[in-house]
Amino acid sequence: MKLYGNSYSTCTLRALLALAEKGLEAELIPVDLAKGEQRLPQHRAVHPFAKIPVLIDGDFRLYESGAIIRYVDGLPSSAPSLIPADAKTRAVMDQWVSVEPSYLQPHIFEIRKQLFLNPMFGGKTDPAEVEKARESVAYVLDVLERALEGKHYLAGDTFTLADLVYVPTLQFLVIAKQDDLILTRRNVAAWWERIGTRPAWKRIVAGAPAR
Ligand SMILES: N[C@@H](CCC(=O)N[C@@H](CS)C(=O)NCC(=O)O)C(=O)O
Repeated sequence: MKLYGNSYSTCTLRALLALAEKGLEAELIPVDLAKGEQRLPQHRAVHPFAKIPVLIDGDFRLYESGAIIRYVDGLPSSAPSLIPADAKTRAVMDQWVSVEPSYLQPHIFEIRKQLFLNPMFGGKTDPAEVEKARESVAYVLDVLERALEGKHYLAGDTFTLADLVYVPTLQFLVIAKQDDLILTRRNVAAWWERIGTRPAWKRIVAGAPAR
């Protein structure tokens, strides 16, 4: 398998983490977003919306990280499924998988833009924008805090795709030294300790191949 993407892209990291959790691997074909490589005709040929990631499995091509992680979960593997069999639990998983890019990721991307991308490309950090984004992240984490009361994972007792999709974005808060947002919430902090220390993720963070 091949995965077009980049290890600094949270969407790519979701796919890499799903592969790692299942004990599978794909060759990472780097697409440099800073250079605009995602908009080149050769990339549009694999992703018509000029984004990453894209998974290639033989003659099968798939984009959208949400679809990729579900596909990867269904591949033959000795690892347990990350998708619950029960319809209601699976629907709850889907709800949380959808919450992450809809309500959390845009604000985390704003923090990234303000603290990293603006200074990197000659711009300035706007502290008011950082504060606004932090407040929005705090709101989402408060929702998660309540949802995690009495639970180990978002969809119940086991780690599922619902939890997996939060790992790369929450890691970014750690990198950006904004993890007070995580650590000041008891349930979120305990959940992050559980999901952020899984061997598959630790291997990715350490730069080891996703296996
Ligand atoms: N819904 C898509 C979002 C894909 C996406 O926005 N990818 C980002 C990287 S995380 C990207 O390619 N950005 C480049 C751009 O917008 O030009 C998915 O989950 O795969």
